[in-house]
Amino acid sequence: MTTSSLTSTPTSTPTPHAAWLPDAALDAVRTRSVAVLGHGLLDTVRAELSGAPEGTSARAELVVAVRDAVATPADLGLTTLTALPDPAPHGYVLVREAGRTLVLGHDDVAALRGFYAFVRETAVARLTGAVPADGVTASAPHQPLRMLDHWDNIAVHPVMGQIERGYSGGSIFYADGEVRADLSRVSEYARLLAATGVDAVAINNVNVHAREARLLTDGLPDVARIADALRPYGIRTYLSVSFGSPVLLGDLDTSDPLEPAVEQWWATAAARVYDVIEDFGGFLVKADSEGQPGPFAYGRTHADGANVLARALAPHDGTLIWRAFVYNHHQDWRDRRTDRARASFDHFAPLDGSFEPNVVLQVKHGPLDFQVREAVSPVIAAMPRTRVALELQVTQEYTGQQKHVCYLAPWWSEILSFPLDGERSVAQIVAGEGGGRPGGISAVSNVGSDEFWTGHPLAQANLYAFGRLAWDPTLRAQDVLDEWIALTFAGADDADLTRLRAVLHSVMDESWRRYEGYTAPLGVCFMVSPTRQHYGPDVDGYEYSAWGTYHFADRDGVGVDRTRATGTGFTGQYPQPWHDVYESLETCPDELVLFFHHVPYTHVLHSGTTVIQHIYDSRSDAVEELDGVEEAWESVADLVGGALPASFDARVRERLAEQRRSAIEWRDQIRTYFFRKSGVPDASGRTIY
Ligand code: BDP
Repeated sequence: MTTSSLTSTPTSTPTPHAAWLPDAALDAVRTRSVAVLGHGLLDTVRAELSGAPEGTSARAELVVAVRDAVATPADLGLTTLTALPDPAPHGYVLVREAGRTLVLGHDDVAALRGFYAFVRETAVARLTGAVPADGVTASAPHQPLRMLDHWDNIAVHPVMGQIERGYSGGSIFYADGEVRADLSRVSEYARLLAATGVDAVAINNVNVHAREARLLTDGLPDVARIADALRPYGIRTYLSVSFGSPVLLGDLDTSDPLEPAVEQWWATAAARVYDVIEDFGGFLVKADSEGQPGPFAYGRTHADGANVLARALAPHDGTLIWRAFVYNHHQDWRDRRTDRARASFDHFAPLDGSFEPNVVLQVKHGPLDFQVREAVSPVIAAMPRTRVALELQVTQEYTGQQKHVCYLAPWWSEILSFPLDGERSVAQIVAGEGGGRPGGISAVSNVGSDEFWTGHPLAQANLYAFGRLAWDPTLRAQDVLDEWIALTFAGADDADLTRLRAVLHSVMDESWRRYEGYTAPLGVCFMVSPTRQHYGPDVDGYEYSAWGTYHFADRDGVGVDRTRATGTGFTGQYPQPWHDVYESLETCPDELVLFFHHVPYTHVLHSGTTVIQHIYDSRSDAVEELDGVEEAWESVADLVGGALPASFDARVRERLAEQRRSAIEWRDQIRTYFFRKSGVPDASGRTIY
């Protein structure tokens, strides 16, 4: 998909859907008497509560305050506490006592987040009936950085459209080759993000083209306007910059990071940014990857490259986010020993300890590229002296492009809780717990100017879930979905809400596994269409190309041998126990068997079925499940126009129909392909064409 109607810039921006902050969710809170104590972002809380009856701090039913603004429990009329609790840095506490709630933030940003937590808990209590008990609950972000990256271009790219891998209309930041004059949509977006816990946004594509590169220089007043729109919601602005900027912007004839003139160039550029945006977050860089300039051109390492930018940002407390997505995209497909999965580790692990303290290395969750199922990247555990951030993809490039329902929170939960170094989870490692350095979590956003923000209205839940899991990775995916439902449909009456809850869970809870089922199970990866920009099946689409993503299917078997014993040696990059677990076919989990091993079609999985039968069954079973999905959605048709807005329903139906069409295409092509390759009939007797 390139420049279809879904990626083109609409001429006018429709009124956006309220997503998870509809009036009804706020009104449930505004009926209480309120007192707001403090300055800064407490003004945002005041705006949210406008219309609510004012109370005194000692009597109001809801008090939102910065910790420093109140001294004793008595100031707040609390009788059960002898001292006020101290929220953790960036965190808040909620104190409930006799029908009153006090939201106490460590600072103004945290108080705002605590306020949205109260809105959420109020909505969830109504959905589940679980009313929070009196007492104190504390919350603080698990991750120091909770960031969304926008792959938005200012100038519409001839192949990628305005948003690279964007499936939700045009950019909310840019239109007609400029930063939008009206940034109200950006403010609304920031408000939605504030309610999830996201605290940083990079506003332009990591593939920095000429027009976007100039945001760093003559575009700064416009960047400052965007920062102004994000700031009231506690969100800091980052820019993607080109490593080649000193040359690209016409000032120098080299971007060699060890050249003093280049060091000076970056120092001046950073200082100019902070002159206009005091709380600017920093730079995000994709270097030496897929055609982007980088330090290799000068014979320098990625540490040399990152550090020169990091030193420019350091005096201003800025952060340099450097991506580890580096590989050779001109690989020789005939050489089975080259392995794109190895590349990031090979480049970066030896550099551990050589990055400046304000560098965060952003590592994709898998060693390949945001596939529906991959092993977790070993780079995440390989660099204890480096701040590492996990990178996820909320935009559904490889998971149905927001035409398919694919609730990604279950997948992210698996990744976040995976004990990569044998002890600590991925979430703990990137948070810097247990000896490492604090990094964070970032993701590519799925938002655009579409009236539902995300193309598929149900894809809003992915954006919501990303922010919530970045704040608290231990949340259960189903509970996060409950939160999203409770807030999004806060206007529904109790009976309708209960029905919607049941239907949305049946449509969404298993949607990622279902999508995996009809596309690329067993860790086989890719098999997507290059010509349709990764939408739909093309089993050999990348098989004989330079991009390094192969499945090696032949008449006898399928999968990539990444073992040390006989393959590319990639398993050797894992710490124990994973090295042994993945190296051996005996212990390699079924869902990753083709990621690590080349096996005969007759290989029997732990599940008891053969690989070829799994290839056949998974596709057919998943398509049959989609019948149930459509029926479930149909069962709430009587709510359309009431609890379910008609436009929301129409969009979901249109997408479900396309999902079904596409899933059948996947099923039929994959089943036929592997039948013709292997000659093994489908034991279930289902038709193969
Ligand atoms: C790939 C996308 C490409 C991005 C690249 C990246 O297909 O558009 O530029 O990732 O992460 O998945 O830089």
